[in-house]
Amino acid sequence: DQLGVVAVGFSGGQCKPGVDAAPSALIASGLLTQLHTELGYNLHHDNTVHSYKELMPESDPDVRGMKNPLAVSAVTQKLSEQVYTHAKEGRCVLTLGGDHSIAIGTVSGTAKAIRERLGREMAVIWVDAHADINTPETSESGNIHGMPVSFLTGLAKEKREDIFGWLKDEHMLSVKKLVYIGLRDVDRGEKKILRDNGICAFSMHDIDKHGIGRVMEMALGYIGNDTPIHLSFDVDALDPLWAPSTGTPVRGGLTLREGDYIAECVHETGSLIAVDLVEVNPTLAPGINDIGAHETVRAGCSIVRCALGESLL
Ligand code: DIR
Ligand code: MN
Ligand code: MN
Ligand code: MN
Repeated sequence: DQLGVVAVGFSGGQCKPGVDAAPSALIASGLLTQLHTELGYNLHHDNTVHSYKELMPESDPDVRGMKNPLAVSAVTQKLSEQVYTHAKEGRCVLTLGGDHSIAIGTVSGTAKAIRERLGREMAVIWVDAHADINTPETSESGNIHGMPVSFLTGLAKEKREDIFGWLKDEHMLSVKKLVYIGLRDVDRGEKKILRDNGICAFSMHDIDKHGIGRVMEMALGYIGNDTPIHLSFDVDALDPLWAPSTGTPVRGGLTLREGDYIAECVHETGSLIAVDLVEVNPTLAPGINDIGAHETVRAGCSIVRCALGESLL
């Protein structure tokens, strides 16, 4: 099978440096080699960790409270084209982030390619402790990694072409084709957005109540058979016991196996068109001998391999 790979060393969607070092750490741990030699993928990768330095504006003042709006917009616009180019060729696309703002690029890129190739609307499974659906107005932090879903669904809009105005209808995701798994730290404004729009969401409470097996049946049942699926996996969905090195850890999360199981179930559908792995930050909570960073990288690699079929017997 053909796999497009994009490595995105970008951290401008939030305030903590270090998440830009994740792609190199994931690749150095052998992830891409394994995907090729063990899972048999034919990789399409430019062997570059993109930092998009050439796109960085000289000055980037807040707009509607958003931090680094020009930088995040420019990077995600470029990334959208890179992901689109892979997906248009019928490749599954693996994007290694970077903070979760980069999903503005990945999801818009696959959404457009799937519309053009198949005349279909794809679905997104967003695995995260957070809903990342703040609008600039509801956000308390101004960090755009807490807003990607609102721009992708059109709940947030900005006319300026250089601040996400480049997102057109063909890039958009329907709120009806979005499913969350793992939520446990959702802002008040976000809860109202989820309620008002009837968005399908499975919190940690739902996982405790029904078990991950039943939750995945319900999540995939909601999406329906044969719908192309983009999996956007924030490593902070995992409990900090398994993934401590991330910018906004929240206790009470998924076990490593629950995370892997989600990825395996998505793989089993045969409808996976893209995977994002984001918010690994090897410089945070590294621990003695970097054990925390290593474990987080290891957990991230495991999620990706499961999504791409490692567990098949
Ligand atoms: C918070 C945190 N809801 C915000 N979001 C995070 O800044 O909007 N997303 N950490 O991953
Ligand atoms: Mn996130
Ligand atoms: Mn998160
Ligand atoms: Mn986060």
